[in-house]
Formats: sequence, C-alpha cells, structure tokens
Amino acid sequence: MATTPDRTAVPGDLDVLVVGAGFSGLYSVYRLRELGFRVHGIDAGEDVGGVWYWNRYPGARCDIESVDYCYSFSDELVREWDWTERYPAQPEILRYINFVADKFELREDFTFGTRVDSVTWDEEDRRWHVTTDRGDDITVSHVIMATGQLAVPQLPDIPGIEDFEGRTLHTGAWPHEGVDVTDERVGVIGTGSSGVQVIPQLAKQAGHLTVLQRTAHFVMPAENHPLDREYAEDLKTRFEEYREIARHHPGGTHRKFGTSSALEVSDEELRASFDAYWDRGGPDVLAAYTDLRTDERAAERVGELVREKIRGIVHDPATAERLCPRGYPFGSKRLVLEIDYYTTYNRDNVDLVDVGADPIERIAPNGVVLRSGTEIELDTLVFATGFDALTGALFSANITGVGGLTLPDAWKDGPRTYLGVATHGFPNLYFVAGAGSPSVISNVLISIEQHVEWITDHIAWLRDHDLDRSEATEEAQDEWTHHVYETAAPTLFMKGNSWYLGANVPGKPRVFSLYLGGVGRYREVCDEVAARDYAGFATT
Ligand code: FAD
Ligand code: N01
Repeated sequence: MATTPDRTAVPGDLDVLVVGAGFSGLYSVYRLRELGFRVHGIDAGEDVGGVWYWNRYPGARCDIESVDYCYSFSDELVREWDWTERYPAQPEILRYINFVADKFELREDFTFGTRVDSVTWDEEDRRWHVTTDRGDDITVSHVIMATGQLAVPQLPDIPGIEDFEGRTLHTGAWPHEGVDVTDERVGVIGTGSSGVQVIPQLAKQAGHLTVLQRTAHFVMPAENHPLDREYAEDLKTRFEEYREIARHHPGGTHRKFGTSSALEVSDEELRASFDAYWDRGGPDVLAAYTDLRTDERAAERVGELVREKIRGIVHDPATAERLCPRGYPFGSKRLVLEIDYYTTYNRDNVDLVDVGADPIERIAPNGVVLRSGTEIELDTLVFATGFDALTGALFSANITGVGGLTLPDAWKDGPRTYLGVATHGFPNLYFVAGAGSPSVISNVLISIEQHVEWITDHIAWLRDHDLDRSEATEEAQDEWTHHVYETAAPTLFMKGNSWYLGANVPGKPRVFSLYLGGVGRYREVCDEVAARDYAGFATT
C-alpha cells in the first residue's frame, strides 16, 4: 500500500523509530533530534497528546499538580507556559502538549493516524522491521515504545455489549466533537478515577443517570482551585531547584512523609490530621503515616475516616453505605480525587446501583439486565472501565524478538525487564515509563523525563562507541525483576483487585510489576548502570 497524501510520510532512512506522540514520544523525538539522530515518530491518533488526546470525557483532569505534571527540560518552556489551575483539566493539558509540539516543531517529525502493527527483529541485519496499518515498511536500528501505560481501553467481559441499540462510549476513547446527553437516560459502568470524574458532569446534563458500581473506590476531595499567579511566577524563578527535589523524591513530587505509625496516634490526633488532608485536598494523605501502605490495620483506621466523611455528605443513608469502600485496604488501589462526586448522589436524577451485590448479567438492546432480573433502560451507556494497562499497547504491536520469540510469550508470567527500559531477547528496543519502573506509581512526567534522557543517552553512547546492538542480559533482567516483585510483595498493593495487578483483564497474570523502590532510588540505580558502561547490557 502506498502512503496516502493526508499524512507525513515516514522517512526511509532512520536511526530511531518512536511509537507514540504523548509526553514520552514527543520528548524522545526532541532529544534524539538534539543528539543528531535521524528520528521519526508514529501515532495511531491524528495528533499529539497521547492519553490527553484520547481521554476527552467531561471532567477529565490530572491528579498531580500542574506545576509538577509538566516538562522541565527547557527553561524557556517553563517561563513561557502559565498553568491556570491546581489540577488542570484535559483541554488545558492538551493545549500545553500542543504548545510544546509547536514550539519545538515536533509535528513535522511525526506520522499520525497510523498504527504500528508489527515490530520484528532481524538478527542478520541487526535491525528492526516495522510495519503499520497504512502499509509502511520501516527498517530501523532502534525502536522506542513510547506507547504509554493506559493507552488501550478495556471493555468489561459482559455479554451483549454489541447488541445495545443506544449509544456506547468509553471514557478512554471519547468522541472529539463531544457528546450531548441532555434529557437522556444514561448509565455509567465503573467508579474508578475516570468514573468519579465523568459522573458529576453527566449528571448535570442527563435526564437520569444510573451509576452501576461494583466496588466503591476510596475518594478524597481534589480541592481544585485557580493557581495563584504570584506563587506560579515565583516558582518559575526557582523551577530547576524545585524540580530537582522532585527528581529525587520517592514519588517524583513534593509530598511530605510522616514519621509516625497510624497505629500509634490517638483517635483525636488521627482525625485532626486526616481532616486537614481532607480540607486541603489531594492524595498526600497516603504519605501521612509510615505504615499506611504496609499495615492493614493502619490503612483501616484511615479508611474508616473516609467512610465517615461519605456518611456526612450523602443524604440518603443507604446510598452513603453503598459508596463506602470495603473489602480492600485504603491506598491499595489508586486513590481517586473528586470534584462534586459525593454530592452528585444528592441529586434527584441520580441512582446508585450496587452491581457487586446484583451483577450485570447482560446488556440488552435497550439497556442493562441484572442477575435479579431488574432491567435498567438506557439511551447511552458509558464504560468507565479502565484500560489493559502497561502491557496492552505493547502486546498489540506484535513485537517479535530474537529467534522468533514474541513479547507476550516472553512475558507470559508477567513483565520481565531490566530497569523497566529493556527486556532480554529484544535488542535495541526500549520502553518508556512502563512495567519494571516507577511509572504510574510516580508523577509520570518526572519518570518520563528520566527514562527518555537515560534511553537516548544510551543510544548516543552506543553510536559513540561504534556499537550497534544492545541487549539486556538474562541475569541482569532476572535480578531486577526479582527486586521489583520482592519490593512490592510486603505492600498492601497486593491486596486490591486493581488494574495495577492486571485484575481487570481476564487471563492477565496477577503480578505487581511497578517498581516501588521510589523515583530517587530508581534514578540512582539507572545512573550507576550508565556509569558502569551500561552494565547488564550486552553491547556489540
Ligand atoms: P500516552 O499518553 O499513553 O501515549 C501513548 C501513545 O502511543 C498514544 O497516543 C497511542 O495512540 C500511541 N500508541 C500506542 N500503541 C500504538 C501503536 N501500536 N501504534 C501507534 N501508536 C500507538 N499520570 C500522572 O502522573 N498524573 C496524572 O494526573 C495522570 N492522569 C491521568 C489521567 C488519565 C485520564 C489517564 C488515562 C492517565 C493519566 N496519567 C496520569 C497517566 C498517563 O498515562 C501519563 O501521565 C502520561 O500522560 C503518559 O504519557 P505517554 O506518552 O507515556 O503515553
Ligand atoms: O479505570 P479503573 P479508570 N462490572 O480500572 C469497573 C488513570 N486515570 O479508567 O473496581 C462492573 O481504575 C471497576 O470495578 P471494580 C489512573 O491511573 C487518572 O477509572 O473492578 N464494573 C472500576 O470501578 C487510574 O487509576 C485520572 O470492581 C466494572 C472501573 O470499572 C487509571 O487511569 C483519571 C466491570 C475501572 O476503574 C484507570 O482509571 C482517569 C464490570 N464487569 C484515569 N469491569 C486522574 O484523575 C470493570 N468495572 C488523574
């Protein structure tokens, strides 16, 4: 198939191919260009943005503060961009990404509307052969999979989805033109971060909204507010220093860590400190005590305080009880931030249905049918059911390494990486901020900058040493993978039925593959490896 005129053609002569035009892909292309490589990017979307291009549902915003959830590689960029809110909404983040793409003229080095559908290593040629759904056939030395953590929307395993005659939507692939649900009967399945954000917005417009909740999530107020201009301007004058602290912080932020156990403090003290976190908003309560992430009794003390807050906000006691998270420890799933979420259940046009107790049996042409036989008629059904996280996009790119080994086969028991950046059997292939690294357990922007800088430095080092093949050794990979899993084992993350564990995708191995040793420690390990001439990589 010939390339079509409506897109930039993929150049024939390339050193590095970058898959993805989100924060990771854009910075990868920028940096490699600066280092003098012939580099090109490809994205399935029609433009830059990654998750912020796809997740356009009303209410979408981030839960890391704007001044942290941004690039730091260019002083000029820091000076020129003004964030307007504490937690910016999707349109503002997408505007920022577009601003970056325009400023550094990155679009010209990307081909959009094109999906990479195979990536195959040729040992003789020592290069990758990459094909796309638009007929491209690319030969390239290095491939960076900047395909994100949450790029593949996951539909639930409920029979009849395709029979529904109304409108179906997934939060992760929201129509660009927006959706008008005025006066409609709308159902939402899913009450994680996406559900909690979209529900209040849909409730304001819909005739009636039914929330189908299987598990109540722990939710804290965002307390979002316009960013104080004086504060933001002052921060710009010392941004490098501010960012440097985050680069060495366990979570890549400025969150303060408490030094006492939640089990040691009195009820009054615990409540006073929790109230302060609640009033301030944000997820910082997670670091308030030393044992919130390791001791169920400690987590339960805080969990009960969240339930008290819910009972105080939601007027109907039965609805309030249904919204109270139970059955897993506070903090073991991603802590969700809310704006108007709990108060939405005080509206007359909103119902909460407990599909944990009465599961969705099937989706019928006119709505949802529960096991009890209850039928809920709907015009629009919204799936806020999350993503095939971390491995979804990598597996669907059909990556085949040395000797015909496929990535899904290599990772059949869970991701196995060296430092999260590479995997044995797949030379010259790099992953950005995915499994085996702090990734979504951190401020992902900090992790992305660190990974992109490390990977691109590595590629430059190979060039400067006249080397053209770099493969993680099996020993180094086994040691790192063991360390990643061992670090997660004693934490409460192992006890939540979350996407972190792959629990939301049938058949996915149940492993916690994110590195919990902290961004700062992780950076040190990566720097040490680089300083020892990339020890753990066989380079020839
Ligand atoms: P992505 O933004 O996911 O970009 C990957 C790109 O790769 C996509 O555009 C996709 O189309 C493309 N792609 C994938 N496979 C292929 C293929 N085979 N061929 C061609 N193109 C392909 N993180 C935080 O730290 N803080 C937050 O507050 C936060 N909020 C989030 C809110 C939402 C709604 C979501 C979904 C995620 C959020 N995240 C947050 C995590 C987010 O994934 C990262 O912060 C970051 O945006 C990831 O950037 P990325 O470039 O690595 O990946
Ligand atoms: O997805 P989720 P998400 N029947 O997997 C439910 C980032 N993000 O898109 O808990 C009924 O968390 C499922 O129920 P249960 C952030 O990292 C950030 O909300 O499995 N329900 C759950 O309620 C986040 O963690 C922001 O019982 C079913 C929901 O669907 C990640 O993306 C905003 C079901 C899925 O929740 C994913 O969040 C948005 C079924 N058959 C996203 N199947 C910020 O605020 C699934 N569910 C930064």
